[in-house]
Amino acid sequence: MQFKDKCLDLSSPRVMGILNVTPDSFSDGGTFNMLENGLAQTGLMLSEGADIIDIGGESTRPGAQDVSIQQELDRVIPVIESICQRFDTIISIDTSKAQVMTEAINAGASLINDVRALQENGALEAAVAAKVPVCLMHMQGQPRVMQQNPHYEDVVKDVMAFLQQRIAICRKAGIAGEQIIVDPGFGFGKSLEHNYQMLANFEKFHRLNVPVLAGMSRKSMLGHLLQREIGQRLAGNVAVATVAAQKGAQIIRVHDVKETVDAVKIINMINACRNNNER
Ligand code: 8Y4
Repeated sequence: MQFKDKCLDLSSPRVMGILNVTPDSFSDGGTFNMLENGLAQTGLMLSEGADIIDIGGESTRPGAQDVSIQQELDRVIPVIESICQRFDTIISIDTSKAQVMTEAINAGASLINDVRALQENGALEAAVAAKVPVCLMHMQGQPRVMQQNPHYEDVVKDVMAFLQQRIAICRKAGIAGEQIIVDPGFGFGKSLEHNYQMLANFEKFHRLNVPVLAGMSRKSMLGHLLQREIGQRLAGNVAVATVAAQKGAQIIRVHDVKETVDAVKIINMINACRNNNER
C-alpha cells in the first residue's frame, strides 16, 4: 500500500503503535511535555519495530467528552511536524474532523484513521482531496454512550454490511479501492460477546477484499474477561494480537509494540513453514 512517498508491504502483519496526545496525563497540561513525551514515545516504538505511528488528539474512550477542532489541532499538529523532522516513518492521523485531516496531512501524516468512517461533515471530501489511504472503522452509537446497550442481529454480518457500504460510498466519491483499509471497531458499541464473536470470525472480514486492521490493545474486552486493570493486560494484549495476526489482520494497532512485533515474527515463521510444506 502506498503512503505518500512511502510504500508498506502488507503481505505480513504490520504493527501500528499508538501515540496518545490527549493532555489529561500531563500535570501542567502544557504543550512542551506533550511534545517531548510524544517524540520519546515515537522513538521508542520505532526502535521496537512499529511500522506506523497513530496520533490522536480526541479521546474516544467510553464516556469521553468532545474536543474542539482548535484543541485537536493544537494537540496533534506540532507533534506530527516534529516527528516528521526527526524520524522516517508513516504517521496516521486518528481523527474524524475534516480540518484536522487536511492540516495533519499537510504537516506530514500519510494515513487517515477515522473511527467514524468519514461520516462527519466534510470528512469524505477532505479524504478524497488528501489522496492518502484511509481506515474506515465501524462504531455503533457515539463514544459517550456507545457501551450502554449495544445490539446487533449478527454482529459480524452487521459490521461487514456497514463496512461494505462505506467502501462503496468512498469509492464513488473518488477514493481508490487500493487506498481503503477497514476495521470492525473492537470496543466501539460492542458487548464482551460481540467483541469475541468478531475475533472468532475475524477472517470473514477479508471478504471485503481490502486490508483489515485490528485494534484491541488494553480494551475492556481484555479487562472484563481477565479482570485486570489497564497496566496488567499485556499477556491478554499479545494473545488477541496473535490471534488477529494468525487470522490475517494486515495491521495491528497496539500500545505494546515490542511484544506484538515478537508475536508477529512467530506468526510469520509459522506461515513461511506452512507454505514450504505445501510445495
Ligand atoms: C485503554 C486504552 C482502554 C485505550 C481503551 C482504549 C481504535 C482506533 C481507538 C481501533 C482504529 C482505545 C483511535 C480506543 N481504537 N482506531 N482508535 N481501531 N482504527 N481505547 O480499534 O484505544 S481509540
